[in-house]
Amino acid sequence: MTDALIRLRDRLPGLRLSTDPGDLEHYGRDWTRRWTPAPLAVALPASVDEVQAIVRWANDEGVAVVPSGGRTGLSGGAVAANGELVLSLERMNRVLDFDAIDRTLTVQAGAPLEAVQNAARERGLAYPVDFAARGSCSIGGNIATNAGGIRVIRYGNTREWVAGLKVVTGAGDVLELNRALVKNSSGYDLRHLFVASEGTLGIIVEATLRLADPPPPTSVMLLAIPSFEHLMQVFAAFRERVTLEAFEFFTDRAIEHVLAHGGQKPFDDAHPFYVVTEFAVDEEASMAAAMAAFEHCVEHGLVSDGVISQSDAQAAQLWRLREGITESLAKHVPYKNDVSVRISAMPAFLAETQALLGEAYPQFEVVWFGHIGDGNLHINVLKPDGMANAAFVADCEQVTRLLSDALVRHGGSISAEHGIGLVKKSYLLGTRSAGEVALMRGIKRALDPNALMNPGKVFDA
Ligand code: FAD
Ligand code: 2HG
Ligand code: ZN
Repeated sequence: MTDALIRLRDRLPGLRLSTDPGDLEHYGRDWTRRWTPAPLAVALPASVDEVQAIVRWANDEGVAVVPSGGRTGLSGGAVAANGELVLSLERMNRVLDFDAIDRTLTVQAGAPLEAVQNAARERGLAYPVDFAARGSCSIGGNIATNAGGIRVIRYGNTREWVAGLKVVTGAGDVLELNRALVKNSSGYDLRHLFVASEGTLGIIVEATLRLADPPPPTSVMLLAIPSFEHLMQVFAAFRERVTLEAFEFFTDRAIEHVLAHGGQKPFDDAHPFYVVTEFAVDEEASMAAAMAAFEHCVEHGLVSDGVISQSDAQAAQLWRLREGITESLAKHVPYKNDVSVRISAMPAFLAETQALLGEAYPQFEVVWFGHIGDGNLHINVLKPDGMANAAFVADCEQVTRLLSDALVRHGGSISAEHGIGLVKKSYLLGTRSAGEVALMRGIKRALDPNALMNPGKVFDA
């Protein structure tokens, strides 16, 4: 243990602190597998006071801190590869308060997303942000990345649901931001600075979340689509007629990878593209409208087959085809793109990107999927067996540069929902202007004067 760590022990004798090599390895990485974990130590505080004392110690000692949630991040934001202290919120995972009148739930930042969803449901309401990592990702991590997921089309990103935050800034001050007020025009809304801050401004220790009405009864449809160009027309046909809760697409390759881990083929024939869509069926008219959308698409050759869920179990089976993709690809160490454009720009962007990547990646398998109804594409390039990761990443980075140029032309973003972290840092200036990045640096200096909060992530200070 270093002298600095001994002094931390002296300040906080009750703090759970580990330098065990297994812990350093485990807590020093996220879902990206590109960096070798090398943190100084892992601290697992149990209270806001302990978090504050750790941050003050870090400032006194000049030790960098990596805030850490469930480490399901896909952009390297929670990676600690340079002797940082990992500050894990894992033990701060309790529901603290529910207010039925405000319809808010206050939780510690380490609470897993699924626990928050369950707590809301038990109180007759809903926390509507949702995605496949729900069991392991934390609310603090969701806020720090402004996580999206499969229901953004209906409910928006995490940002929409953050009513108030308690944070420990990089300078070690505890701030209550917005105090869950619905209306508050009293100056800058500092709460929103922490949304998508990726741990670079301080530590989110508690969040007060807005809750929604329970979701309406829904049905799930799986559609087979013959061609990429039809996707957005199918989307328009459904959006015009039903209240969409989700509209997600994936390719035949994606489905093959998911089915390799079990499950049944949804159709006898293979199709190049699929959409899984969920929509409200709270009145008789809505099911008729969904069927009308389907028939319209079939008549116009936009959809070649379809199946509608007849039970919750069947709905879950259809969803598994979409939600199982990331896990099913993990063993191929994919290089991931997570890009977005405005929905109106999607048809032109899709056409250009498909042509671009078809030409740029003849040697690699590319799997496309994503939240097409939000203008968000996930493009996973699979590493061939036996190829060195560094060489593979270098090849993919060249293509990402071209993709980034296409995003500039179409006014898009290099990170729709996963964050910039380490993975997308060198492309930030394609999405944000130099003026914006300069302001972000200034904001960081104000909240983290010694540049100790997750240094090297998002941009270099
Ligand atoms: P971590 O990975 O631990 O951290 C992420 C970032 O937040 C880091 O920069 C970290 O420093 C910072 N951070 C964490 N906690 C705090 C805190 N308390 N205070 C300050 N900073 C903090 N993401 C989506 O948006 N949509 C999806 O559909 C989606 N699907 C996924 C599916 C799978 C199978 C997997 C593995 C990941 C998926 N993700 C998705 C990515 C990931 O789950 C999200 O980015 C999630 O929000 C990360 O939460 P986490 O707690 O794991 O954060
Ligand atoms: C999803 O939408 C996640 O499933 C993960 O955002 C995307 O694995 C990916 O690239
Ligand atoms: Zn996603």
